[in-house]
Amino acid sequence: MSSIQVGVVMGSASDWDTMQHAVAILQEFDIAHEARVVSAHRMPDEMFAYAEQAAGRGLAAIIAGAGGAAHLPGMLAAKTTVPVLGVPVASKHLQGVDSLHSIVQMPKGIPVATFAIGVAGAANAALFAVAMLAHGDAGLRKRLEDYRARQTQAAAGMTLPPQP
Ligand code: RP5
Repeated sequence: MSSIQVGVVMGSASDWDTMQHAVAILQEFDIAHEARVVSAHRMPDEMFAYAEQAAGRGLAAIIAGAGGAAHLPGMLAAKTTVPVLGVPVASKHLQGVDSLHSIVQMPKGIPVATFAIGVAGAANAALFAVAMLAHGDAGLRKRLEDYRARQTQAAAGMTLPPQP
């Protein structure tokens, strides 16, 4: 079994601008991870192999980002019971609404947890994976709570322009 806890996969290197924000969160929380291009339609055999080996390798979650006809998360989920967290990448012509609909509209029985389009979705998918791993890991849960507390402090310190 590998020591990798979370796999981050994407359909193309062009998804990296978005998906790097998932990796940054995993790095911040010291989560053992890997990042790879695993295209559903350009390398389907590798995609199936990745999904088939995920449980045996000990992965706790797969974060999968794709754009357009974004079938990567759903096809991975079809081949593994490891939770798949889908990130809709903004597409050139439809701005990621196509990606979102492709990922979120999984038929009953094969779930993909679907996040927001773009950077927020990538970061939140990683934070969700951290929350999953924090179950039974008090130290990680404390760090996640501290992360939230910093956001609370930042929001509380926000100021608005002078009102007339
Ligand atoms: C999808 O097609 C990828 O996830 C990417 O978002 C989109 C475009 O890929 P490229 O043509 O930029 O390689 O498979």
